[in-house]
Amino acid sequence: MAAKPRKATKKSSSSNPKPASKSVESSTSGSRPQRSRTAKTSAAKPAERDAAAARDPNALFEFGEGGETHQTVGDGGVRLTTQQGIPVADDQNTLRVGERGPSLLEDFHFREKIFHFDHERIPERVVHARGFGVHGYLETYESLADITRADLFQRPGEKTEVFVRFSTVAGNKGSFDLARDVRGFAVKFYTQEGNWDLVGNNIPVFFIQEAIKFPDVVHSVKQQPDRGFPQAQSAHDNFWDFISLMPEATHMVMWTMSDRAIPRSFRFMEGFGVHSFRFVNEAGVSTYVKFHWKPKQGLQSVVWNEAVKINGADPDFHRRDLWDAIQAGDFPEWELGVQLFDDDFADAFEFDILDATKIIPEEQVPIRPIARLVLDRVVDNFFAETEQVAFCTQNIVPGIDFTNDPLLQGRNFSYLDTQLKRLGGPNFTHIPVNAPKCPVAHFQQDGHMAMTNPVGPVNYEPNSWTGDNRGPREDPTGGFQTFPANEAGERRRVRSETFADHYSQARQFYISQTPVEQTHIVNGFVFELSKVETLAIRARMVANLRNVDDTFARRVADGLGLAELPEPSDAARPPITDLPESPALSIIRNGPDSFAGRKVGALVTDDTDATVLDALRDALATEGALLELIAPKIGGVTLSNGTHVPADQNVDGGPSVLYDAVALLISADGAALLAADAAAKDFVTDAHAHCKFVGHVESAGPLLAAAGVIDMLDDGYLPLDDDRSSVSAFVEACRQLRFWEREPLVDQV
Ligand code: HDE
Repeated sequence: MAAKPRKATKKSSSSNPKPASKSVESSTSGSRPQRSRTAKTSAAKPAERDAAAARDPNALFEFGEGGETHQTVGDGGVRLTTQQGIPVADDQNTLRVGERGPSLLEDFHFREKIFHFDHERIPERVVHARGFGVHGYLETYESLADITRADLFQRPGEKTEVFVRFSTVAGNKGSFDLARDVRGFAVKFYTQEGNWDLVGNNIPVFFIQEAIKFPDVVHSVKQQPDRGFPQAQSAHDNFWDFISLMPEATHMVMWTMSDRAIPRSFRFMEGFGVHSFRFVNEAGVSTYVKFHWKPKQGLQSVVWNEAVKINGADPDFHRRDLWDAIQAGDFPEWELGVQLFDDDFADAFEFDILDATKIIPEEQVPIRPIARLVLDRVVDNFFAETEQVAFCTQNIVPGIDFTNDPLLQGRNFSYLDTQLKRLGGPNFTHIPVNAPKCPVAHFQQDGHMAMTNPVGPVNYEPNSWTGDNRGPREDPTGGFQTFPANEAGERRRVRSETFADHYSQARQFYISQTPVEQTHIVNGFVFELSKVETLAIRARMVANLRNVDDTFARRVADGLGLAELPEPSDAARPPITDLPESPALSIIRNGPDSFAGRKVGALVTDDTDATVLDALRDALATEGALLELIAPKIGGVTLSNGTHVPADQNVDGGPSVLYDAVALLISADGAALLAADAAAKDFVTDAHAHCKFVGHVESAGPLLAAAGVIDMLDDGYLPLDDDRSSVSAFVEACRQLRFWEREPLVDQV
């Protein structure tokens, strides 16, 4: 049945039933177009309107003839305009013929608005699409003039502005934060001698040795091309097919299967420049350098089962964490450290310092702290800054130089090329987040979106003009000088023999972990390879792992239920089996011994003991940690002393995976209620399974029973009562972050 034409019956509620077409006519006669509206507050002054709005949120709105909502500028407000600055009278309706007639092409406001919207997206990064950027500064500890002429390292106390973008690698822009993945740790330093981009990761090695393999490794990890999934995961056939055929990737996958790939937060992870670079001093002397970021907050990761659940509970877990910390004034800090070495060391080292699948253990070349990084400002606009920032590895400054690492050499082409595509033209350095904060003077001009064209009549050099007209000139002494490394050899497509060891450092990584971390690595491989459908790929990977450590490979094989243990694969070079442990490679061995910056989730109900809650709040504040209250309803609860406190989350919205430790402060009635609630029971069982410290008041017993843990209370469970020392004992225990002794009991398969 054909729909009946709609009559504009709503008009009858209007204070002025004049048809819209009349308004248009009247505007052509010079008077202002009058919209007929059910004006609620049109004549009110801002203060009166605010007061009215507080009483009735609709008070700031007016309804148009069709019942649509209009908000008008009023006194002193900001007037809505088009991109061309033309004031807009009506942003709710397109220009049309009559009330129900066709739209008019003449409506420039509509066309401009939709045109702009249609072009809002720029290509997302092929890798590292999901990222989060913030501002901060680097403060140099001491002058490094003896080893580098880089301007930012000349003066103690010198502060250099930075922009840092953290990211995951494999997922699309809208993917979740807790993917098992490498994290990007890209830093743009706005130095007085130009921008230096240190585009690093939270893992010190890379999958491949050669830049030409980058498209292959990225294709293999991304969604399969036929089906467009899986999203943000390496647990699929293509990835492990490729990796198992690329033994050079073994070291890196030991890291990505470890807890390094599921950090608790960007704030609790290390960063690495990965490649060997050069520092060059005023005299032109070069020293090799590897860059390291050490979080002052200490290292911390989550466990895999937790990561999976965090992704559902809060896909923005990492970005929210950083945003919240900075907004709360708890600015995260890292120490920038350098490993410095010379050609003699490079020649004597077991591996090639140009091979990005190798580290130099810090026990072998200690890390010298040279500066601190403080991240203290969130972006004003995500797109303008985080999306548009353009990191380029080839952005280096006088005093820093490249080495021949083939991966780095390839990156130096890729990043500039990628920015041209992403940002649509050669002028992306004009975008504020990319623009240097030092003088810039050159003769490059024009192109898409040029914002800062040269002034004056001259746009070339050499020229014979004088004074201001002559433009910038070369600076042979102060300008960037490439280190004059002596290069010779045949032109060949070849991989150096010195890159042929693929397993020794993978083994060193494994033996440097605590038993808990070793188990996590085994579990990581078992999880991922269990998602691989092709048996031959699983077996090929295990065959490679047998060259790392046989007991380890057998554990993986056992976890996969492999019917037959494959023979070790042929290693291009026999692995060195006596490299010493490097304790610096373990997360647990490098924990913070502090709970600062971490968060307790406390389950509260009506009649929660106010004394215990106060004590917990105080103890956490003293520790520099946070407390969130999770209640049956977001409106909050009334405590034992009659005080009403609002909740931060309701029980469904605040699962324990979002917290570093939990406290069960529920009353007897509350426990009876929550013992029958699935989400509340999960809160406890998950905290137990993830080896969290649990503080609990006696009345929480029924919930512990309902969650099935009452007979498994170990030393990770700490009783809380109104004696403040019980609360202090709980917070003190939390400094260990997790009660790992529980893990073997909850991880039986
Ligand atoms: Fe990248 N990488 N990469 N990469 N990479 C990009 O540049 C590339 C590599 C890293 O937050 C892209 O702007 C090649 C190693 C980070 O914006 C692209 C090779 C390391 C970021 C690119 C590598 C990194 C990128 C994609 C092999 C650690 C994000 C978008 C030779 C040291 C930066 C973009 C940000 C981004 C190419 C290997 C880190 C395509 C060809 C090794 C942190 O240009």
